[in-house]
Amino acid sequence: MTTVKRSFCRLCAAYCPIEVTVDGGRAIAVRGNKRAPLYGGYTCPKGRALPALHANPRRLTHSLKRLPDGSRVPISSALAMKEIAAKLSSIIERHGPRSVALYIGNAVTLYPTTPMVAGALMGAIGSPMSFTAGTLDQPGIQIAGALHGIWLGGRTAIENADVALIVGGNPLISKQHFAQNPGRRITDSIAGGTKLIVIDPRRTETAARAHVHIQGRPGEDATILAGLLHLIFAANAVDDAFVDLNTEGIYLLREAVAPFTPAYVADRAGIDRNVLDEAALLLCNARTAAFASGTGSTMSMHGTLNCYLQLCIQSVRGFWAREGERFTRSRVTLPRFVPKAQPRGPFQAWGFDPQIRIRGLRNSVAGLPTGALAEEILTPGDGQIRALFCTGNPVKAFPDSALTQRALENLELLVTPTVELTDTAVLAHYVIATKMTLETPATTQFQEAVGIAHPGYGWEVPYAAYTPALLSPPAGADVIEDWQLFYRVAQEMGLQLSISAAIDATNASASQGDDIILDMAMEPSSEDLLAALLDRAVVKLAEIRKHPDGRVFGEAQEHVVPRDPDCSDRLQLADDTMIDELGDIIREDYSGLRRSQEVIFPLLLVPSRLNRTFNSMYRDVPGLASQPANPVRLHPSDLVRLKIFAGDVVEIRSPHGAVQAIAAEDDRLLPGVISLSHGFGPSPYEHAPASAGANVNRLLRIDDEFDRITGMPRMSAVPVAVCKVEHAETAA
Ligand SMILES: Nc1nc2c(c(=O)[nH]1)N[C@H]1C(S)=C(S)[C@@H](COP(=O)(O)OP(=O)(O)OC[C@H]3O[C@@H](n4cnc5c(=O)[nH]c(N)nc54)[C@H](O)[C@@H]3O)O[C@H]1N2
Ligand SMILES: Nc1nc2c(c(=O)[nH]1)N[C@H]1C(S)=C(S)[C@@H](COP(=O)(O)OP(=O)(O)OC[C@H]3O[C@@H](n4cnc5c(=O)[nH]c(N)nc54)[C@H](O)[C@@H]3O)O[C@H]1N2
Ligand code: SF4
Ligand SMILES: [Mo]
Repeated sequence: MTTVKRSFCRLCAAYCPIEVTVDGGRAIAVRGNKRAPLYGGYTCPKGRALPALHANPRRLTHSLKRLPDGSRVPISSALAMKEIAAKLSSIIERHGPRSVALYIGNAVTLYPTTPMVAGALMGAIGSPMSFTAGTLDQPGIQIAGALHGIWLGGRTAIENADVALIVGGNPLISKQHFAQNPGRRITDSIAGGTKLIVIDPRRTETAARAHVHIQGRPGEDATILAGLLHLIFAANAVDDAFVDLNTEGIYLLREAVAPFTPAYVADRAGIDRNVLDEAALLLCNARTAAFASGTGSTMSMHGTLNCYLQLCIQSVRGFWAREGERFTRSRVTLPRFVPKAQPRGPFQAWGFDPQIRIRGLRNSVAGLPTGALAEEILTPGDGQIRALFCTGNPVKAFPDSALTQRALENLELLVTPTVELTDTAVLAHYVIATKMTLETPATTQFQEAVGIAHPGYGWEVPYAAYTPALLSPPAGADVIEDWQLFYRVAQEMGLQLSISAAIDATNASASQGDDIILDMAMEPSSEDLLAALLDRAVVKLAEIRKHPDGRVFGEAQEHVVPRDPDCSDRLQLADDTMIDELGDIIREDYSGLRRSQEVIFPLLLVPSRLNRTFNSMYRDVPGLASQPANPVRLHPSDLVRLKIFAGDVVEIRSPHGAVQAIAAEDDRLLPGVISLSHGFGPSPYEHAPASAGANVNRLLRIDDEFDRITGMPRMSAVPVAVCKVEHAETAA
């Protein structure tokens, strides 16, 4: 019998409401749910491929154990839990709790309960070594927030903004920022009068809609943003009333951006001065603005400074939501938060325990430096990591794939819950076969929590949704939910779990308050767990469940209340480290550096996301209209100069390594810039440009150029050379 069931897609953070046609217990079609609010029935090709993903014949239906000879045999999940618990206990006994680490990758988007229960296991073991993908993503956002301070009244939604500024992000493809349905929101906002400014070396799908596209050289965002501040000061466009009451450091900031004259910025960033003037004029004339920062601006070094300068522009221009305005982060599934028209001053950004043993890197508000995880595994001595629970795909996701692979091979115990045999799973001692999204219930809570610290996630209205499990796993499969791995291992080890850290970790102000103590004798159901997590929510799970289309809970909408009369906090416009970094940039002999670099590595490599794929996930699912390989995109003028034709196999060489890819023409790029998406490629030692694509992380190092706090290595604006491969025998 065919039925249509409502759910939401969790393949990316947009969480689009969907209708799933189910026939004989199998999903056969997915379409956008037009009755759901906000999204207008939007889905992308990935969401519509959910039936193919669930029917993938290569899906894991049983957990696997790796034998000493490298072969894999099926193992029951119950026995796997016992063996993992025993090995873990032995490792902790010999090396202490710090030898056990957790890496949380993008499976958190799919299974929001995972980080909560995994974090609880780490807490019970007593290990502080929890890493996330966040410090290889946009750690600058949180750190800049701590250095600058936070406006407790929040931001303006794009629909109500005179100007929207997007730095190094492409929401039309990534659906990060201005989700839900960013394409429609951006179009509607522009129709309503919002002027869009995009800073991106590529005329992306988003930039193509911009009023002003600053197509600057990658890696020069700080230069451009400092140049915009310079012009705002020159135009006397400071919001004096806001600045006097709420900030400090304006004179130092003004001094620090003084050398970033339009002429200097235009030359250094390779842009037309008029374009910079036009963008500054829009910012100077705007009363309200919505800012968004993507991965492009945090991957090309100076990531924290880029985010900090964006905050400074917003504060100098008074672009924050004022008293009486609609609060764009009203809680639904979290405890109530009352937004106030006042700042929270700067707070400690880094230097928390645990100490990292590698390259002086630090634990920060953005979390432990994941760029140091491989070295924490490979470096002998006290504190060496011996066991890793891994919910992502480091072999594809971490810069320096070969080093990452070596590190994972060095572990005594690698456990990964997954649905496919990834490059990381191939190395795991235990691969735990898990349920897929349509087989598990979920709420929107985790995205709401993440959206507090990171404006690219979550909703700007009090929206929430719940989905039940729609499908049963395939007959005969032995699959568990991701969170059950962590719960059951704890049970086998006789540990008591209590959940607190996971939500707190995203932002102190999202704190759940009291810990949730899990019953370790009687395993809770996933539904019990979701309900417990919403125990102190503004709207309880029972109410959210009544709305299968999801709902905007208007009753939860907050408005910004007046400032406390005794509020003395101020936003910091001139943090020492940030001002010093601006000075370092000005002192750089950028033309000299470029001249010497251009001899051997004349092109700059930048990352980008593709609409049909999500990072390294689901690469070869039959029937999924997927993109098997990732072409390297070059500007037509570079193709001509290098005597390369679209379709040729080319070698991309960096100071660190070489990969092969298929060349494609892209006239949207700035000449001299090439673009290659990550998450593709064969094993770290092979080439298969046409079938598996190119693994860009073979071109990157973690210990050459990196952020001194977060360890975020240079992942964009990477100097490379490209040449045609004449005899591409290895091209598959
Ligand atoms: N060079 C370069 N490197 C990058 C980036 C870049 O732009 N350039 N981007 C960085 C960024 S922003 C991020 S967030 C990280 C991402 O880093 P990761 O999160 O480590 O990588 P993903 O490819 O997203 O891995 C997701 C994993 O989820 C698994 N998975 C898929 N479906 C399911 C499921 O239903 N259940 C379970 N349990 N698992 C599932 C997949 O098999 C895969 O192993 O990569 C970073 N690395
Ligand atoms: N379809 C799809 N959606 C995804 C993902 C996916 O793989 N596929 N991944 C998800 C993940 S993990 C994340 S973190 C988000 C990321 O979301 P976004 O940050 O929006 O990611 P991208 O679409 O890659 O956009 C990055 C942009 O930065 C530009 N850029 C590169 N270097 C620079 C620079 O130095 N300065 C400036 N100003 N721009 C630069 C690139 O040209 C590109 O257009 O997307 C998420 N959504
Ligand atoms: S944008 Fe695509 S992948 Fe993301 S939630 Fe929506 S349908 Fe799923
Ligand atoms: Mo990411």
